[in-house]
Amino acid sequence: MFSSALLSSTLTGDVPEGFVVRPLNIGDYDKGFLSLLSQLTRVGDVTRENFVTRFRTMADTRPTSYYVVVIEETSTHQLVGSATLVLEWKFIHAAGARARIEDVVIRHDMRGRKLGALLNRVLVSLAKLFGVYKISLECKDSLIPFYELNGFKKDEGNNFLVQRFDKDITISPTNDTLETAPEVEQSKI
Ligand code: 16G
Repeated sequence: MFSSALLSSTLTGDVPEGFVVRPLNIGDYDKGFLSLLSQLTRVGDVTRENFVTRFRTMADTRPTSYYVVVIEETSTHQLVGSATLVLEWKFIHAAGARARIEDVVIRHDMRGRKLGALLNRVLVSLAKLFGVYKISLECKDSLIPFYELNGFKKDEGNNFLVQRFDKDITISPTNDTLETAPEVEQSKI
């Protein structure tokens, strides 16, 4: 998706033995990428063709704006972690860019090994390398302590607002199952 030269050992820092940190590539469709993402949220039906098309759309942005970084377990050749850095190009801040961290997920059985912190470190370092003026993310309340430990803080005075256009779906705390949110009573709107 982007040059692996960007992920030098200086940038990644120490990577635990048995794992590699690298850019997502097209072959990752067969290395559990979508199943990994399904531990974050609903993935839906994404065929190989859909995957390749979306991959190319991201990889062909100029300047490159999508950096999907994955962790592969070398013994199984399966992906155990993924996170995306997105650059947003601006007129403000001297025609600068901001960065967003998106879709961070570590496979259930690999949690607790500081792989999430590793991905966070890599993405923040990449963002600094690109000279963004800020980096931000949205996360569940339960993950705020994790991100605070990893350099983020609440942006006091600013809020994250949303309108959702997918179905009334909420992700259960275990992330694996879906449940339909109760219908909002129209009379209360
Ligand atoms: C979390 C993710 C966000 C992802 C969303 C999916 C991080 C830091 N945040 O907020 O990137 O897109 O979950 O949930 O990884 P959704 O399907 O409800 O939008």
